[in-house]
Amino acid sequence: MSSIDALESWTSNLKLRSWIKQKIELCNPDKVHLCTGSKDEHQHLINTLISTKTIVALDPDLRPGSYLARSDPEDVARVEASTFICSESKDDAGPTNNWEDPRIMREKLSALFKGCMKGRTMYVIPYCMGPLDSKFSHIGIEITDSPYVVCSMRIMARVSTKVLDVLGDEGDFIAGTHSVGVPLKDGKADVSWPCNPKKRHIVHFPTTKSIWSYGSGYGGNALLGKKCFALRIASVMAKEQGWLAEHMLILGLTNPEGEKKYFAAAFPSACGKTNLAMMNATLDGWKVECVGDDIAWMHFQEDGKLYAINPENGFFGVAPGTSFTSNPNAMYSLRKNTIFTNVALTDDQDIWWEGMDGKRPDHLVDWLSQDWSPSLGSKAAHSNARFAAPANQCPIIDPNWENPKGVPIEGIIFGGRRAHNVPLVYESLDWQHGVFLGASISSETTAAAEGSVGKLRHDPFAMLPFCGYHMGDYFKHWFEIGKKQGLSLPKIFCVNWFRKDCKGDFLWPGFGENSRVLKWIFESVQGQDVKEKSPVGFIPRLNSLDVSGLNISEKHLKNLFEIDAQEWTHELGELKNFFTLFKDRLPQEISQELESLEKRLAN
Ligand code: GTP
Ligand code: SPV
Ligand code: MN
Repeated sequence: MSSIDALESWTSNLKLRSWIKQKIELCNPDKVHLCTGSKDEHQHLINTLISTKTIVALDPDLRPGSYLARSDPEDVARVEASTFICSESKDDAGPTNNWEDPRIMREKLSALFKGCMKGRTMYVIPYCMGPLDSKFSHIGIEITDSPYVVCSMRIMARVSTKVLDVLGDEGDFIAGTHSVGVPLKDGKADVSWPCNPKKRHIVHFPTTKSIWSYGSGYGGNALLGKKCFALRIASVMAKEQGWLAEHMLILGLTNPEGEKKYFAAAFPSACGKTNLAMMNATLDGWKVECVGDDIAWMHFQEDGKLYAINPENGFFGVAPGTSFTSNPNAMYSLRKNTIFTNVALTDDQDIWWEGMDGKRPDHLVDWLSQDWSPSLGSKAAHSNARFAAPANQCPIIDPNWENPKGVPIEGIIFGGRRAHNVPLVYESLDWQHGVFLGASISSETTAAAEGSVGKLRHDPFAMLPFCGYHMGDYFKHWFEIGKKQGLSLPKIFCVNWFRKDCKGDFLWPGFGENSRVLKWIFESVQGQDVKEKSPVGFIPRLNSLDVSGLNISEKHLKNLFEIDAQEWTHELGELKNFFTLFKDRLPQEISQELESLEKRLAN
């Protein structure tokens, strides 16, 4: 529906109507488009994006219904320095978030958004995070002036007028207002990827549960259902309502006897969630199925078990490194109806990136729209180039991926990108120790966020950039769960695929071979006698990790599990120092666990 006159037939929700009217008043768009999520609408927007050269169509035989977008080189990743949690008091945002007084921020935003859509169309997107028929799902409305965002949201979330039916007259929604921040004054010509990097603001108001995003059109900055809503705002809702909103993949694992268990795993951005979530297990008879690759909303239900839904509808995956060798199921997922951003274009109008299978092409058009040949030595695709592909195109999508109840989680896995010290896999001693392990995750930074790459930083629960409130209170929320009566708590594990040898090569083959680690985790959850105690937690007993058929020496295996007391004492010091950040909001359980670890290391 392309006119504001249609507002009354589009929604009966008075709150929504009045919110949209306010935003029109503020942003002053030339046109308003109330989205329906239909195919025709999608095609119309695709045509618009082709005409503005924001996207190019890929060869319809090679890549049906798929497009390549190239962003502004200044707008290629999440911007953590410009991301704010504007709680009432600074203390409620905590030491790991940027904060600004909500009153001052509202004034800033009013100034930024005033007239920001001049010369543009304002799109209003109704979307649902989670299956429409699940009581754990939540509705969002995103206002944006980017048709690229509308087309991407249609893949990543459930965008449809059915959402408005569920919302009804009285329902509530998470309000997100987004603008690329480039008004078109007096018929001024547009650029292919409008953005305003100097004025970027990604702002969350946890009190009113609203989101404002200005100046970026890329990924998590602009597709507001994803990180802004499903993690930052949802983590606040989860804390208030007693559930969990986490940066976790969800997978089902079936053993050769046909027994199936579900696991959730938190790794920081670009640390292997998508790859693990849809892996082809190399171990005979073992099968992985994918429920989600980035976000899990989890609730304890009447039977005391923890159930997870994937609030998303698509994968916004890292392109470089994705291949039929490393992740065939991702390659099948993106064979059609996919929007690629910042990958390279081949001469036959298909996509290419570093790490793809087969021969490297001799000529490409790179992500900067320049002619590219191998002799240039530059990367043809940006390191944070991504694909947005519908989840139902994944060949191993789990039959329960849209089950409104969710899937029962029996194990939680934490991980990071650690070149040194951290063993391939270990298990927590109990829930409290497991929560401590989650809180203690550090990882090398990646291209998923702007800034330096490869720098080791603390990233508790892989939620450092995504926790919408004080991280100390977040730890407490997790500890409290362990104290409730009558819950069957999942077991907690840590993994590290990224340990390196002295030459700098990965010690572990990773990808499909990670099924060996999943098998060990599965057997431990079953209660099999596969583990023994180490100072950091339970590690696999000798010969209990299945390395059959892997060409891996005893020494190599030893290196993968080595726990160097001196290095770990250093690690402990680092952790102690990190946790002082949280001052009086640091749960005493963390101090207890630090002490226990110190004792175990000393023995
Ligand atoms: P976000 O979408 O940013 O949250 O990332 P993600 O956690 O889903 O990471 P993804 O699975 O896309 O992997 C990111 C990068 O890590 C890719 O370049 C992968 O090739 C690489 N990677 C994934 N799994 C493994 C592994 O087991 N071993 C090694 N060495 N690399 C891996
Ligand atoms: C991440 O950075 O963890 C992502 C990509 O999943 S984005 O949606 O851009 O946040
Ligand atoms: Mn992510």
